[in-house]
Amino acid sequence: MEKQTIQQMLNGHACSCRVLMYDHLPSTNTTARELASSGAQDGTVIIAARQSAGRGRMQRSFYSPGDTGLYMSLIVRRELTAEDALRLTTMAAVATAQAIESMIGRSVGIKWVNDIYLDEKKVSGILTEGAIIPGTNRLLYAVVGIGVNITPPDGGFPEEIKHIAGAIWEQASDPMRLHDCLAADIINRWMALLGQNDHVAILEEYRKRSVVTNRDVTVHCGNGSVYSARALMIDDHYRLIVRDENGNEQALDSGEISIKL
Ligand code: BT5
Repeated sequence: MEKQTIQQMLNGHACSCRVLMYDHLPSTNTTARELASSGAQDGTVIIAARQSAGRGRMQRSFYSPGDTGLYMSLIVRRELTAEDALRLTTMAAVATAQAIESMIGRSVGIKWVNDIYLDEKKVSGILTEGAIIPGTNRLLYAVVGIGVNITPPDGGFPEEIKHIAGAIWEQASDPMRLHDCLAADIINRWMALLGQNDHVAILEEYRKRSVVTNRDVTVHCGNGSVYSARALMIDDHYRLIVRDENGNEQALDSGEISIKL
């Protein structure tokens, strides 16, 4: 993994990005938050070859072995409100999906809100975190963390996730070259989307890849309760609209859903 290579492959809005590379970090999101708290600029990108404590949402972990995946966090420091976090996750999902598709020449699906699927397996997850300016609804900064499984790890994925996790390539002779190209392409697309801020185009790209629309799902609420529903659509605020078994419609802006088979 080459800092130089990634930096040289950046173009357009991404030319202002600064890429920081590490062999090993507990979590690129944690390091990005620390750097952002001490003033790191918009467009700072943290990449690690492996993470020992990669994080998902709700205290879950993201398995991040060495040299087979991309683990990257982007610092955003712009005029944003707390509600914009969902939009950032959506944009990151679109940028990542487009970059994967361009690399492998196949379509991927997005499972609302932050997972990318290929052949029914999760190949990428996104974790957006932020800090609020005290007494306001404005974000001091946001950190968007993106993990992509490029190839399966040696010996395969661990038992507890092998039914869920997949990789974008079954095998590759030079996974680190793919790593650098994928990182640069995601950063380029992400910065372009952020710069254009074209909601209509982002939503169109997101909706056409949605694997949950018109599916029966289980909604897992933040308080631990679950209910069955039909996923209807992604609305203009990036929320998932579901209809529960009593016919009531809800607009979900966080939480987790699983698709019923
Ligand atoms: C996510 O959470 O999928 C967000 C993952 C974000 C990871 C990136 S890597 C760079 C940055 N630094 C970090 O520390 N994090 C970000 P969630 O939707 O909560 O999914 C977590 C669940 O995905 C776990 O409970 C497992 O079931 C599954 N999982 C764990 N590791 C996986 C992997 N490598 N590939 C596919 N699925 C995995």
